[in-house]
Amino acid sequence: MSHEHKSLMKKHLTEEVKKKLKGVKTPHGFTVEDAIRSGVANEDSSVGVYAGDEESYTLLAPLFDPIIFEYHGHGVNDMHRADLDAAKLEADSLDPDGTYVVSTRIRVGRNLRGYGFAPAITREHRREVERRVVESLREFDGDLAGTYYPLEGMDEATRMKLVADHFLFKKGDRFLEAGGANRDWPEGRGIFHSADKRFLVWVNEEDELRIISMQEGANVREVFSRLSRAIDMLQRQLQFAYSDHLGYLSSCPTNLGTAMRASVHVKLPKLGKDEARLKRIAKELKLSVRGVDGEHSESKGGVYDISNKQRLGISEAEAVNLLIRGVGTLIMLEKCEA
Ligand code: ADP
Ligand code: ILO
Repeated sequence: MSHEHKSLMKKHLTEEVKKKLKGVKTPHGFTVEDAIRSGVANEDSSVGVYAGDEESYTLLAPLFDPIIFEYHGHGVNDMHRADLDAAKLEADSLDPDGTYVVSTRIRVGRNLRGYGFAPAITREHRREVERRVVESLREFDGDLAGTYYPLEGMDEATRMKLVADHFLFKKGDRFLEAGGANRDWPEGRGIFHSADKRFLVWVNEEDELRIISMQEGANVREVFSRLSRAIDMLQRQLQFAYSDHLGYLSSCPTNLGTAMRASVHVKLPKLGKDEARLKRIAKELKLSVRGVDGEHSESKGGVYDISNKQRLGISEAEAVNLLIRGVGTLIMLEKCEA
């Protein structure tokens, strides 16, 4: 299948940028050729670049800056500020009647300072990151206490069930594959989760950590508070890659800043009859629409994954408040549909 090349990479990789970045190598040996690998291999990429380490965002800035500006509207002099205070949320619930929202999930991506990111990390460092993260998680107690399950050696039925139940990442994402992020799979990857699976950490997928809080229903304050507590605890033991300008640094530039995606699975069968319209409305509300099995999946039974689009230049609490307001509007529109 041939696609028209429309990625931000294609648009911003000008001859001048190529000239500026010729021969530039980050401390983890990452080059502009590595950064664009995924977008070159996948002509349907929307962004088409990945960062190989923290320094990619400064040393390869002539390519990353215009992409970041076009995606997030965040200029080179703009700053990012984190705020994970659950008291700042405007409501406890995303769906006070409890009839539309099936489940609520918030995740953030994190990478450890000093290591390459997924597209550039060495096999040895990947193992070291896994060891350090698992050691830190061992300290967690109460509702956050849990067990780490490495992907290596996990039986296929267990893995498939975790994916189907929305707890575990899928394997074989072709964008990550081409970007070099899936090397040595499944070594060094795994999932930690609490007994009730409301607190989870993915290790060494697209980012070194994906810290996740989720539960059935719409109690977003509870989900956010749990996440905030867990991040706080991890931060006491691990130093994350962060900059005042770009916030938490992620392998994909779409996740910079909060690196947070707060989402609901919400029943919108009537609005879903015209998906193009639903997406237009969501865009106005600064929200994204995905299918129920995550990115690049379809809706099932009129249930959609609705989440905050903006991640950078907005705080975590503000982004969740946008979701609270936006989901409220979508539910109201759904009620009004014939
Ligand atoms: P990410 O959220 O990490 O960017 P995906 O969009 O692929 O990546 O989602 C990862 C998994 O989380 C998928 O199985 C998806 O169905 C699940 N998920 C996302 N939001 C929710 C939610 N609100 N409730 C239940 N599962 C969810
Ligand atoms: N590299 C892919 C995916 C971009 C956004 N999705 C993420 C971060 N999982 C692309 O350019 O389309």
